[in-house]
Amino acid sequence: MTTSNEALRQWVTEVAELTRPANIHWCDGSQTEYQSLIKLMLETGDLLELDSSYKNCYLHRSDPSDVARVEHLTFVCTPDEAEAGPNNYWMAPADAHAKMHDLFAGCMAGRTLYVIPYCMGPIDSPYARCGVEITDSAYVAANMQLMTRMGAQALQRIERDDTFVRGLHSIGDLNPDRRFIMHFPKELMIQSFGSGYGGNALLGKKCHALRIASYQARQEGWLAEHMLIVEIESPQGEKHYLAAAFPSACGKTNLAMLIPPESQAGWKVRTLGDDIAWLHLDESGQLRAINPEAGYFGVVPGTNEQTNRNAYEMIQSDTIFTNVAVTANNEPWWEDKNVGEPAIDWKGQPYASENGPAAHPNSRFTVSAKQNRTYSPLADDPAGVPISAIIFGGRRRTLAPLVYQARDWNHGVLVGAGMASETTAAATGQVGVVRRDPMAMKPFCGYNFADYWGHWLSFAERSDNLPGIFHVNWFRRDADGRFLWPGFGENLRVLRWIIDRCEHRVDAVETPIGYLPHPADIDTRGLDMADGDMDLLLSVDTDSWREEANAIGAYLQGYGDRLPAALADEHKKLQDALG
Ligand code: GTP
Ligand code: SPV
Ligand code: MN
Repeated sequence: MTTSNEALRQWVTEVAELTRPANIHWCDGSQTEYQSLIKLMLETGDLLELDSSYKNCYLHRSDPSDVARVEHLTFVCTPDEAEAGPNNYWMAPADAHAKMHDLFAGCMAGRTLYVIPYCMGPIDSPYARCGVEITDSAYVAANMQLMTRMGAQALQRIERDDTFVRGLHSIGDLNPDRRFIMHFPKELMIQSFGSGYGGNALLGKKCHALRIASYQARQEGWLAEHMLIVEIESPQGEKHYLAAAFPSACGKTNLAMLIPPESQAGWKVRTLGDDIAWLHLDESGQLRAINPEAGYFGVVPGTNEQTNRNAYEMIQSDTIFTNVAVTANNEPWWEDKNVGEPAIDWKGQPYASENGPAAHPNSRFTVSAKQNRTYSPLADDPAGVPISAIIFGGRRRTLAPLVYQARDWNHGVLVGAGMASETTAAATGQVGVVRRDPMAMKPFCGYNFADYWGHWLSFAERSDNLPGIFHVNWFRRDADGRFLWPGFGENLRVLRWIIDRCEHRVDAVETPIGYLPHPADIDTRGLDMADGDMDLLLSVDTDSWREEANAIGAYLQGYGDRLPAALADEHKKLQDALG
């Protein structure tokens, strides 16, 4: 197979001349192809078969030094350093190209070069964008098949549109000193070397659909965001679509697949997306969202029948597990699975508790979205879904209340820009330290955050019908470290308040940080909560918030003159309100 697209044909030839593969395989996205990739990886040992109770499920053990995103090795290469901003690591394009050229030279000797055409978004959607990933990893090819609309149809669209993002990837020798993930937004190009892991290697996801797409989105007037998209239907049949941005491993997959608890009879929840949303204003000024992905690369630990039954059931078949443990009878095992015992840990060693968790805390499942029984057919709608509310959130053991609403769009942009969250195992580095993560995009914004906030603010000039903006925190704890809020399915109770606010059905308490619920307006019937927990969850401690506002101010000042005046104004208003 090859292509009628001259630019693509030439690029593949050039890459093959540089990397010297033994074979070239053009992926068509068929089941036969998927099966042969699996068979090959079983032979090479890249995949291990799991017990037959997990039909067509496989385990991949990555190199132990290659288990998460590597933010310090991820670069945005714009000609002007200021364009990448203090939020990104930057390298001059010429230097980055030279470095990568040396790394890629001859790196595919003896290997197969896979050409993977993919489409991010419904294949017929005007909002969708295509890319081609070239990789020497069969694991990447199989994952891209599950996660994106990959193969012949995508190639047809590329041939029709004559434009695509070029992603070049090699696992190299997995030496962390020779690992770089480079983005060239002006050239619509990604080059990734030395990692086989998730966000570093599946280039359609974070590299294309967030970093490159956010850069394009600013030029073209839309938004590429680290957001889930979920449909909530009331017992009366009223439907709302919510988009929520939480940092990595902070609850997007769980909220997107929420199962209404028994107390919320008649409510229905359907998943549109669990990680990325592309948002456009339509002719009427309505913000609409598509999910560019077609599958999930989700956090495994913590997934069980109680927390996320939908995910738990969907990963019983046709799933690739990465870095989980296995039981004595070769079933996959992870912390808080609540079934079985680990026998072999994620590194392939006999399990011993003194060696740490059996499954890596950032172990992941890859599965097609079609396996989610609550997947909404609207995820394939070319026009996307109308968004009623945007929800920001973080993992904060103190300070941030359960929920609050921004006064208006510009205030909401400040709420997003001021986000902070405890770090998780999704990226290498220390876990559990609070860091600023504006809009959950710190690792993913392909340009200067100051310009990004300016772009967000510009939406208020283009529509008078924008969604409400909210902030939630499911992770607040008491003095003993216990979560104050039950979370998971019970989060629907908070979403109901958010929807009521969007529909102007309920009033709220005005505080210096925004609108909070009257405690009676959050339905807590049947919850096992101690007296006073709700008051604590809905409290705004002025002294602590004054400190937080100062920290946000200091952070925003780091963006210097580029910081939009309207955002500085919003921050000033917050400080004045706190006194
Ligand atoms: P990425 O895929 O990394 O972008 O993450 P994500 O935001 O989709 O995170 P995910 O939903 O997979 O959640 C990660 C962790 O948060 C898991 O350990 C969950 O069990 C936990 N979690 C999710 N929702 C809640 C909640 O409502 N309450 C509490 N306490 N924990 C939660
Ligand atoms: C994240 O880290 O936010 C993820 C997982 O969704 S990865 O694709 O590896 O970046
Ligand atoms: Mn993510």
